[in-house]
Amino acid sequence: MIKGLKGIRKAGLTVVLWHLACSFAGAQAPKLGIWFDQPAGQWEQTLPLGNGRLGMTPDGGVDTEHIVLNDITLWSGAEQDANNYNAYTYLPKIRKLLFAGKNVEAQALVDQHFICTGKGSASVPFGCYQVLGDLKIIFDYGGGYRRPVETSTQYKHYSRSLDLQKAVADCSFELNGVHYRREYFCSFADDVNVIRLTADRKGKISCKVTVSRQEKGIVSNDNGVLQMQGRLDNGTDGRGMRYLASVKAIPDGGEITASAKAIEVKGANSVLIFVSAGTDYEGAAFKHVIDSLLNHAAKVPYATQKQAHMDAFRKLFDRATLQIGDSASDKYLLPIGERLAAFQKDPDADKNMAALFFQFGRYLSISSTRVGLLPPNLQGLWANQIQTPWNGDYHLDVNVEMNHWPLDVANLSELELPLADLVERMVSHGEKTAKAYYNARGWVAHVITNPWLFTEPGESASWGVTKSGSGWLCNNLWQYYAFTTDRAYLKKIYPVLKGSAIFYNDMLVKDPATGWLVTSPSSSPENSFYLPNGKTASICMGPTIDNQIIRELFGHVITAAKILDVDQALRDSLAARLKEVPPVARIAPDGRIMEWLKDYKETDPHHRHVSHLYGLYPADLITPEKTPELATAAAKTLEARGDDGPGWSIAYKMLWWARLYKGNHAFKLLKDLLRPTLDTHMNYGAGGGVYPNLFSAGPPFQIDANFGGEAGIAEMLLQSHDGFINLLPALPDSWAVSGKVTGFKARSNFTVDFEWKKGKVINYNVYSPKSRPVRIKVNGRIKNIWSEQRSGSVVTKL
Ligand code: FUC
Repeated sequence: MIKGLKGIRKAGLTVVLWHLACSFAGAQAPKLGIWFDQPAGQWEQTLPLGNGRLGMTPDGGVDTEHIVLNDITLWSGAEQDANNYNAYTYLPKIRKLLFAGKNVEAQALVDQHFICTGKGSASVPFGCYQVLGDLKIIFDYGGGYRRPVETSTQYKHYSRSLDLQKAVADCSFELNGVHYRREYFCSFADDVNVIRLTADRKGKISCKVTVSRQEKGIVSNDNGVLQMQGRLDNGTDGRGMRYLASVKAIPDGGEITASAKAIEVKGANSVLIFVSAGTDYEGAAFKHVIDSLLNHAAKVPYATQKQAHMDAFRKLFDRATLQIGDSASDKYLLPIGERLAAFQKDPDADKNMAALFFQFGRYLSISSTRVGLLPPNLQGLWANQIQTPWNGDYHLDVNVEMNHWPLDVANLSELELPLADLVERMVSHGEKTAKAYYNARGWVAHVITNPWLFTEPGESASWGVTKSGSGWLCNNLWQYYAFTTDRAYLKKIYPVLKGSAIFYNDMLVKDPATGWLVTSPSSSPENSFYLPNGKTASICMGPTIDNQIIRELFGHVITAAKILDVDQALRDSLAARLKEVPPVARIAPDGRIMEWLKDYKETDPHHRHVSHLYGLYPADLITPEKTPELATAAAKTLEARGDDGPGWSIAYKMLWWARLYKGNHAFKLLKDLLRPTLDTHMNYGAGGGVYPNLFSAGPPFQIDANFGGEAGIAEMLLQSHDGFINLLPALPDSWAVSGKVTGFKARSNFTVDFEWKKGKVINYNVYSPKSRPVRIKVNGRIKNIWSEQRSGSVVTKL
């Protein structure tokens, strides 16, 4: 019995000690990270690594290490023009039908004439984000290349882990008396993937390395370097995106040979494996770049390389910290599967689970996007299939926006820029779409986009005509400015915001029944309703989300134009129009916020989208302080919809409850979001959760809930959208005991550190590049203070 532990019989502690003794004999459980005591049984148990461009998910297999490879730019499809240039001629007819309450007939016309041409999202040229390939390391432990089942029963002391503070994964075990260890990272410094195999006895590493792809991948050997290359389908002549993945192995000791299909190493002391990869999306000279990255990386000593990688990663990661509860009670020694299960049973016993999920989200952001490249898609940067669910695209009716919600508060603002860049590039496409469908100026995007800048409606009226896409994206673009106050950035994005506002301004029509200016035709994202005659429809006029987005966007354009001192006439006309659009929200007789212009009943009372609460989050049109009645109606809306849904929907509800200052309800949703699952079927209803590797499950894996959950945790601790910084606005009872935050950002470029005990803030510090007045709510009282001047609190551009 260990001294001092006599009498302690808690099951959790016993498990902890057992694992400590057995599995971490040779390695360290990361204090901030996850670890497993088994190889991954399915992809959702692998460890995600990425450097914003390249991704790897090693499964830690003993006989065969299978590493799925990714490149954030690898897409099939191509730019296309799927606009129906006649669509606008049907607009008067569609609108007339909607004025007459003939939504079903209007919807039929939309389905015929108001969708994109071609196959839409169902095929190329829209395209799909695809897996890059599979790297396999097949081991020979002395008896030749054996089948997994034979050695899998013989290894001992197995562990594999991901350290979020280092962005390094490892795997170690003992077999036949030899301790084997592997380390993996996607280098932020050298821009290649690195895998290192070691053993504690000389000459014990023998393996074959292969790289393959289910389709469109030809492997050859170029001077000992395995090269896999191919060209994806573009939907026209088949000559779509080109890619190359080069694999090089450098053994210490032993022998190395390479055939056209594999690199073979025999009797080495250690082996370094590099994967250098890219696509021609990144430039015509991509093959040359891949070669030089590989050649450079192969010359850098391993220790130097790993250190440079960690240093580069930590520049971003270390900016913010979060500790909830006493660090001594952290459950990091539990394998993640057990930790997740224990959290469901007793969430109060693992308060810092929230900090892990928060930091995991930050880790995923840093790993899945990079300034100058693409934003994280539906799966971030990690996909293990050719046909990724929903094409792994950018859904504009919540998903890609949610991917960016935590970035500013979590002190990673610059990672918003890839999205801003994509949106800027969408504008010229969206201008064509605005003309084709609405004969309007400005630009519009509907419900889906891709790196090919698709802006047309989707292929079905039921979901494809939502036109909040472009306006919702403008909210993300605005948030970066709201947090950083970077005027040069505002100047750059102003034409995007203005073009979006001009589109809505041009296409609004007067609803004869109410006299309000509304969008038509439109829909409340993916939802449908009953008409008075009992029939159902999705197509409508002026859904609440459109009205809120237009209110918010016009307001932002007016503010931006004032700051930049431009466009007085536009400011005046938008201000005048604002008087004619429907109010922020209207309350139905049942006390809920109306989702549509008319008080329709939704066909699914628990529908996953609650788009009419856009004004509560991400917008700040509804707040308990400014609009208490609407806040009460928002709470009623959420209660009626229920808590469950796909992961992203649960995360969104968490954010809304946090905005309503209901910390315990938000915490309950966090618990739901962390329900462990292995299910990968495509789900539209209840049942979201997390996989053992903490990837969020819709299911299937969808990264939006990782980011939405992260944003929700932050929103429970700090808010700054209502004219003041609010510390602990929605602190759940479970976290009241104590906690500490450093480096969170608040709007207007303030950085905030604070600590609490027994539900009360005990100290705080607000700093900014220059000392400025700031309003802050601390322990229920709003104060006016001056921020502390501190350099280094400005967003560092990469
Ligand atoms: C929206 C959601 C679905 C799914 C898809 C990728 O359409 O309604 O649940 O998340 O995006």
